[in-house]
Amino acid sequence: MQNNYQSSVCPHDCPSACALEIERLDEHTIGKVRGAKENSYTLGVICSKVSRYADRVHHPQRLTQPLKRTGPKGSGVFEPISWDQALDEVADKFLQIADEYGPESIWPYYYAGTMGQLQRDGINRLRHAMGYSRQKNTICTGLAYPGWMAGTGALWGTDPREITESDLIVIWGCNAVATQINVMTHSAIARHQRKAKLVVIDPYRTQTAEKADIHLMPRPGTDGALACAVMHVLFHENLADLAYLHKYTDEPNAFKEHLRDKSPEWAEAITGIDAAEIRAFATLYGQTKRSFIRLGLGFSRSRNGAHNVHAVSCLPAVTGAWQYRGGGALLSTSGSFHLNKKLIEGLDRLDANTRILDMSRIGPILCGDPKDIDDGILVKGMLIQNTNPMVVAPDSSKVHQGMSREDLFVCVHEQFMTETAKMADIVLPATCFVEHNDIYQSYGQTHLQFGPKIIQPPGECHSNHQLINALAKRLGAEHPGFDMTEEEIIDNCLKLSGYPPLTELRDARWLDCSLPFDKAHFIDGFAWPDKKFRFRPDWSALGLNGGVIPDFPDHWPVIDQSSDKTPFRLITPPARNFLNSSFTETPKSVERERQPRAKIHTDDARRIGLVQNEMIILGNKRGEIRIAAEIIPGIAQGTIVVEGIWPGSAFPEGKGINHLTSADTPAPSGGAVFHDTAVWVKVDGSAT
Ligand SMILES: Nc1nc2c(c(=O)[nH]1)N[C@H]1C(S)=C(S)[C@@H](COP(=O)(O)OP(=O)(O)OC[C@H]3O[C@@H](n4cnc5c(=O)[nH]c(N)nc54)[C@H](O)[C@@H]3O)O[C@H]1N2
Ligand SMILES: Nc1nc2c(c(=O)[nH]1)N[C@H]1C(S)=C(S)[C@@H](COP(=O)(O)OP(=O)(O)OC[C@H]3O[C@@H](n4cnc5c(=O)[nH]c(N)nc54)[C@H](O)[C@@H]3O)O[C@H]1N2
Ligand code: SF4
Ligand SMILES: [Mo]
Repeated sequence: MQNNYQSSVCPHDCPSACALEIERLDEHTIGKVRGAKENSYTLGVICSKVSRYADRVHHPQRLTQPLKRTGPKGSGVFEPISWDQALDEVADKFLQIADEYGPESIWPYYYAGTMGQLQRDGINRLRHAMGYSRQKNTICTGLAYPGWMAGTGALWGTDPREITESDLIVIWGCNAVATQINVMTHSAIARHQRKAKLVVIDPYRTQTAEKADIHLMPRPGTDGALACAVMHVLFHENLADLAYLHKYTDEPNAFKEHLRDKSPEWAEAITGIDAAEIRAFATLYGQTKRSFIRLGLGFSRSRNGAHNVHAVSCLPAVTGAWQYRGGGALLSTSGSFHLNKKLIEGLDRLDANTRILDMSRIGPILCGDPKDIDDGILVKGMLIQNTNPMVVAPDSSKVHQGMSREDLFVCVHEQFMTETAKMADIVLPATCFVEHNDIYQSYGQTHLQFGPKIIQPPGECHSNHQLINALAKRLGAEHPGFDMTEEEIIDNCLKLSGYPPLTELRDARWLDCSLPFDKAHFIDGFAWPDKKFRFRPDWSALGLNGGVIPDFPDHWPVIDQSSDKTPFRLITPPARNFLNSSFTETPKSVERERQPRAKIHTDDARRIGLVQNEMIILGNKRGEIRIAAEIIPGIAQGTIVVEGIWPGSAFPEGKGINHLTSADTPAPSGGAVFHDTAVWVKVDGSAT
């Protein structure tokens, strides 16, 4: 690496956690951002939005000073104040609220705007030290993780670098070109070197699907049926590995019997995929020993999502693909790491009696829904870091209604004036990743990495760690972590975890935490006491609502089915040039995404008399939004796709996509059902 470049890590909530090299132009300025070639996962390839990161760090609209609201909530009318004054106001208010309504009436609310372990999770140290409400982090992985754990018992799988040794790569419910570019890099190597085949399973022709040899387009929420039909073929065409099944799985005979009537024809009626296509895919999968399935989080975001993820995770247990290099499956690598977060999160101060609020239910919770607040303690104060719930949380109308409550005091710590920050009483300016120190693990690869402070922050931006510590002092919170610098707490966390100290990690740039082959591939057995993969999981043990889930994989028809009133099914996957709601402020990303668009099948459009680019209204009982139609042939009929979590201001009525999504709590243990929404489509008549 040239000496004007410094090693870093992409902080965004993206499974790739790319190893970066950042050009430092001077004490305040970064230049080019590129991927680290020496990193065996990143291989020098990063997405274009992050290669333009200087546009985000040095954006003229970065927040640079603390602000106090002087206009009505949401008006965006603020006046600058000093940090001291801002911290005093927040602390006084929190002390007063806790005094009057109890500490659980304060809800520190966060997610993964940065994936840095310190700057993301340090807010929990303040929470636990003060006895504030706890948070259940369901919004992203709430459905997928229990779905994967149900069968395997552990949150790991095949090392993604083994993709280069695969002969068949199946990307299931994941738009890797947009959301994890390195899966495409490694797949391209396998295709070039070994003529590996690529299969993509997605309800529309994503840029990933365009690159595939085979693209199967199920209707949203029907992956359980597709997986069952594939396994029906595997069992009945002698493509199942019986020796493996008997050694490694719980009930292979009963499962085979259960699948007897789940034929490709049965699945065709449910998924909309031709039975012959299902049979051809099943045969290819069954005949390829080194077959690798990359499960995305995308197809888990339905009311039956956990059940469907489990169904897909059964495939390599039927063929025994786990036994081979380049074979098996992966949902997440999170279980490869063993960071001890006691210091960062103040886990020694956690009181298990404090209540837990489900972050996906922020709308109903702030509106005081008794289902969520059975103790009657209304949320009266919030500190929000690393997330933009006004835009990204489901059931926006409820979120907006709750956030507008005059009796709710909100402090938002942000890099930009997001719609959430606009609702705050106090807004505090936050650093970007190149302006603070952190360590990063990953949910899509196996390196533990350090990202140092490279430049000075603009104006008066403070890091999350600085804010948490300063607020703790004013609130009288006590914990050793509140007296440590970023580097001290990171170093201590590494040592507590049995990892090398920070100085070593800094020099090495990253530490490969991959598991040995036998463990990653479950050759030593699956992570249950009897070491067997579970076709029949103990769903009740995976969440309070687990008992309602059918035991064997199936089509579980609890989704928001289309009806005469709401004949279309909406999915809302990520946009390539945004990262959740981030980058919706950088002009290049917006230029590339142009405007919110609703993709709809050519025949559906013809049927309802819709022409290209015409404005349509999508709606259901939660609300309506106006959006331009994009008519395409490559999409499952009856499906509407709206990519990206655009701010409300990008829509004609100021209402964004999550006005349509539901905050229902799916089984077994919650999550957000972003891709499970029945809608009506009305043709509006006006062109864009
Ligand atoms: N319709 C629909 N909605 C969705 C989804 C979907 O697919 N469809 N996806 C869902 C998923 S999977 C997720 S994970 C959520 C994510 O949604 P969010 O949690 O909102 O995700 P981000 O946009 O990544 O980050 C939020 C904010 O964190 C801020 N931030 C970044 N770094 C820092 C920092 O160091 N300090 C502070 N204080 N702030 C920082 C950024 O400026 C940004 O505004 O959205 C969910 N919402
Ligand atoms: N560019 C970009 N990258 C991102 C993000 C982003 O917003 N933009 N978000 C980041 C975050 S927070 C996350 S969690 C990850 C998520 O990344 P992934 O794991 O890839 O999941 P998603 O991108 O949510 O969804 C991927 C695909 O699932 C498809 N899908 C939806 N419903 C179904 C279904 O029922 N069945 C099947 N088979 N497919 C379905 C969608 O059409 C979409 O193409 O990406 C991260 N990376
Ligand atoms: S957003 Fe994802 S692909 Fe892009 S640089 Fe970051 S980790 Fe890599
Ligand atoms: Mo996510």
